[in-house]
Amino acid sequence: MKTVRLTTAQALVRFLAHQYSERDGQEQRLIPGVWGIFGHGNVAGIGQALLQAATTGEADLPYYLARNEQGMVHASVAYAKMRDRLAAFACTASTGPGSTNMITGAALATTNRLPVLLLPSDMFATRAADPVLQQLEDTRGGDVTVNDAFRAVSKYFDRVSRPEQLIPAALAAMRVLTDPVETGAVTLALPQDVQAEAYDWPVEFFRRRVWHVGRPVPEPAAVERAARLLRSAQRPLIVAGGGAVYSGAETALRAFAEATGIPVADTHAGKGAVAWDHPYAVGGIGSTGSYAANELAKGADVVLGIGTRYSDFTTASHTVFGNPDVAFVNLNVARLDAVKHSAEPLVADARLGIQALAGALDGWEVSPAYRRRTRELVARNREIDDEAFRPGHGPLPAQTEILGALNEVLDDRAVVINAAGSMPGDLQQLWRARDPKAYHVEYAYSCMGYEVAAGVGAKMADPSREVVVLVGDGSYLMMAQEIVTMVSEGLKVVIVLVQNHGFASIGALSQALGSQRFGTKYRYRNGGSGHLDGDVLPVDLAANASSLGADVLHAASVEEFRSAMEKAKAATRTTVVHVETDLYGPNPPGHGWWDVPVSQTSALDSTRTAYETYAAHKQAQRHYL
Ligand SMILES: Cc1ncc(C[n+]2csc(CCOP(=O)(O)OP(=O)(O)O)c2C)c(N)n1
Ligand SMILES: [Mg+2]
Repeated sequence: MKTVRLTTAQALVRFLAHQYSERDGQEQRLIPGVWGIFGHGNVAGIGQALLQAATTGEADLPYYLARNEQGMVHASVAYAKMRDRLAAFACTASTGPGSTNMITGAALATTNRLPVLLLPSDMFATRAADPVLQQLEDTRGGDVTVNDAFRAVSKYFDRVSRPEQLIPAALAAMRVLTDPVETGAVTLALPQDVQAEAYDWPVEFFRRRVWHVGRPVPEPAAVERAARLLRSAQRPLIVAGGGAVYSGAETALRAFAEATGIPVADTHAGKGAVAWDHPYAVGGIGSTGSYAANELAKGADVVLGIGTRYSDFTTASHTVFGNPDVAFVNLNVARLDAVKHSAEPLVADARLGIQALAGALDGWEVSPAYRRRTRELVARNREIDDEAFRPGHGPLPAQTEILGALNEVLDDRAVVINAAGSMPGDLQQLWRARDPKAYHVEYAYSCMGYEVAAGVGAKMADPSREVVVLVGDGSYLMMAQEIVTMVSEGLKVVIVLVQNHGFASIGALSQALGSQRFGTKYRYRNGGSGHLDGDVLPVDLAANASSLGADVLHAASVEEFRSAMEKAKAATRTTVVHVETDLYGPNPPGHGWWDVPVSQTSALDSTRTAYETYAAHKQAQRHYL
């Protein structure tokens, strides 16, 4: 057997540089590079291996330096999302805090079913120097390390305690990353001594490998069952989720909706699968859904879920489907999702599944009356959206006015990124996506801090698109430091920083639930009340962004915002557009409910009243059996 002597880290770098994914005949690098922040644990192991690869040219694996380990995982996940899960970065972190900083990112990746390869450094396998700096000494066992915390949030976890373990571990990691059902965070914990240890590796380990990402075909009998149920429907509704986008099912979905007349509602991950102004597009569904989609959901007798995991925001916590006899057909590559809500499951790739259903339903369509109803609801919906976009709601621009202006100034290929706060809800109703990559809202983990970091990954994934990060002041304060990464990598991203001095989202939620916006504003502590309801703080986030190296534009009105956006579009550097908006909205009218339990007993009138409303809503909640 021919072997080559390398350290474990050198072998891993060489292996990763030779992995490719393939779908529909198109190959691309599966692991296009490595993000990292060095410290003890990876500086000498992986760090040396990356330097050696770059110096000798023996492996092509570019290195990117992030400013926070959580940020680099977000950037990687955003990249994978843009690439329909066909490419994923690796992330190397130092021992202890550097590594555990990646756990939130890992949870986000796994929750969103997006691939990322995490390489946390681990304690000495030999235990020669225990306890090393940043080591958790655990009385329960010598093999427990902080990296065990990754197990709960990873789809695959392995600790490479001996060099030769890397071979099965690395192959398993690639299998999971490229499996659309299994994918998420994959973690290979690398003890720092093992990274530097030499071994004679079989050269075949480093051969070029192509991981075929399949399109599982539906079982004919399952197609028949699903088609039978759909044919029986009078008021069917499609819910398009992320799977529709990742499988590239937009064209098939559009044709299917046109042929059958079934209206298409979308989830956050599915928005853009059908263009917003397509005649059968009825907008976002669920807790923050649109009027048209939620009205149709109320009466729907058969719901065809395509690539959706039916999160509580999609089902409005199991209240949005109001028909007592509603039945489901779920087309999903994952059986986990296909069987949800006692559905007729259709386990398959979204695109192939839609095509199979189209064949089986050939000639069948909804009634002209139902087509008319869809048209009427969409027309009414348009009026509601236009009212939200209308300027002049108050002295400060409302967020909806900003979103209206943004809809107009951005072209169809622009990508808007958001994850947390009041914007995801507004966007789900109001964003006018025409392209499957135009709406990049991470709403599975809804992680504050995702936005700016994700801008880095999204721009790297497709530099030809304008990438626009929408970020609230709260989310910005959690993680803005990847602006420095944008600047150093020369990535032109536009960041719209929406300053409202606190949490518009959780503030409104708190108020609705009888908790009076308690603790949701960024204010001085008030000597009189003892609460955080004093004056606005002297915080200048625009100056902060400027200090990180971005160009900054100020907008005090919707008109100024429009012209700032035109300048930002023309810019060649990372540009922040800072706009003050009204913390109190107004936001678009709500058409759905979200189950957030209210205290059953309370000394506060506001809470007692909120509990009555909560209990009334609870009546509508049900399992779909
Ligand atoms: C990491 C993280 N912590 C806490 C939350 C809960 N949370 C959701 S939205 C929000 C406030 C967001 O504030 P901001 O970014 O200013 O947006 P706004 O609500 O003002 O639109 C909080 C605290 C979260 N989603 N993520
Ligand atoms: Mg805010």
